[in-house]
Amino acid sequence: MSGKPTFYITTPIYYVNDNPHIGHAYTTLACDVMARFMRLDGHDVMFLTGTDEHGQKVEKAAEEAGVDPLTFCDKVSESFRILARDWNFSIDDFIRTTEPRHVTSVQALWRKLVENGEIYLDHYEGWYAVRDEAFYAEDELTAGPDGQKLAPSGAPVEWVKEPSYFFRLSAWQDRLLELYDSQPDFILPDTRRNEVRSFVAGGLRDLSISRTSFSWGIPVPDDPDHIMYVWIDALTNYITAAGYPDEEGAEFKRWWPALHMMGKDIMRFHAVYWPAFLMAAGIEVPKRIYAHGWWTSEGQKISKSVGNVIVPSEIVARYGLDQVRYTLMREVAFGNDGDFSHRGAAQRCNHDLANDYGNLAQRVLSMIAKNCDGQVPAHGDFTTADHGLMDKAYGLLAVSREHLSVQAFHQMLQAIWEVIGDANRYVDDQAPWALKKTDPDRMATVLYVLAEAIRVLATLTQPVMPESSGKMLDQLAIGDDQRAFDSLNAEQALKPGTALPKPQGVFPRYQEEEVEAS
Ligand code: ME8
Repeated sequence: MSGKPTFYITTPIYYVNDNPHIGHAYTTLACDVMARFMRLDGHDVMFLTGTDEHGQKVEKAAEEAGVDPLTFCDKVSESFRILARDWNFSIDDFIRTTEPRHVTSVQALWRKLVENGEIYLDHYEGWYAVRDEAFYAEDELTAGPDGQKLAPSGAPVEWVKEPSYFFRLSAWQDRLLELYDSQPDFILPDTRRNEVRSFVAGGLRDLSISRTSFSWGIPVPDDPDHIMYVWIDALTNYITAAGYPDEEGAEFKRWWPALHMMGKDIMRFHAVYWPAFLMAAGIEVPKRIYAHGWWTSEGQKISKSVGNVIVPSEIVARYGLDQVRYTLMREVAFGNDGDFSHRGAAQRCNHDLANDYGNLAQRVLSMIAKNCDGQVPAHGDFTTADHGLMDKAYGLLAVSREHLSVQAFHQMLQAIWEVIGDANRYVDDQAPWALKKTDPDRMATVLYVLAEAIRVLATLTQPVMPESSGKMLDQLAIGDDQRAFDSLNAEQALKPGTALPKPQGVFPRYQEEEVEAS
């Protein structure tokens, strides 16, 4: 063990009834940015993702595909692994709920809840939506176009009547409210916390946590006619991967509690049921539940029936991976809903990346290659303007930390782009091309200041755009061991005389003709 502080972050585990789309890629991307940021900032990180493979919804999907559930899960789960690889997600573990380590963990948690008197056997009678794998009360339902009852999510519901084990959720109402009130950043953003709080304040019913009408799931210990409700199974993945049931073990103590990220659709499960299960089992609650917003595509709800599903590999092929990573993290204030449009992505590629950032690096590095023997230039005394730019760049680390401490990715990027703007204005103001004849020493200083600012910028954009930022750092001859955030200070500034490789553009322009042709 390194003695570094630890950081544990999780994505939801995705249902294998469907292939990955932009929504899944988005949550995992946000976690990847967090994970990379924390690693560069001196933490030991565990970044977990995986697949949720049990339950009626997956059972039905396998049936429709005409294969047995596990074969079906193997195939779709693999497509989420491929997504992680293709999107350069720095995952440390990929969990599948069909793995033995998870079955052991869920059954251990169940036994613990039984031991603590939190589970009892009764009958469930009520509405269930297979698509959401959720129970609903009559007053939550709306009428569909043909009079059919629908869940708030729009999913059809069916009447279920069967014996069921229940979790005493109602008993946890006060302690949940206490948790939300005493730890105001337990649920973020605030709007979501308020929603959850009023849901809980409105009263909680005990939760049905087993079913007898299907078989694809983890059997209840000592009563295998009952299959565990898929959400108790799924949520437990977060502690399985940390080593549960060995909760006294070094691994578990090292990682737990985690920061859970997800879309707002499944916040209730994470912010109400999960902490209640954990408290009932005597386990520490998560560090935070962050529920981000929902993506639409060209202004429309993304759905298979509309045929507007955004396929992750297609947008990467079109714009480039780091371009897409940047667009998704920048285009929408994290936490809010957002719309993915071709126009927006093309603009981000050309305006923010090719013009502002790429062009800054390309201009500066080419001038250095041409006029400074391809070496980090020697600098003279720094002027106020020089210090102004470099200090603002160094200051970005503290600003970025503050924003990412509340997952405000867009604000971190805005702050970085402000400095990119400053650096571009500085180039124009200082006009190093003119200094070449009048004052070559001053030209060298100006180019040095710019190269140093680019070093800081490229170090800080690594979490969002690992590959492109890495290429920029390569061009500044920054070694792999000098790319962490503890290098972001004047003491570790570029060393004059260091030979630099031949500069190459990092962010190509997205061709406008194609934009218009599409
Ligand atoms: O709910 N915009 O899995 P799931 C933004 N297995 N995010 C989106 C999105 C969109 N349009 N569509 C999907 C499950 N997502 C359960 C989770 S966790 C213990 C179990 C993302 O495959 C978002 O993170 O339906 C959302 O919460 C998740 O995919 C739902 O994935």
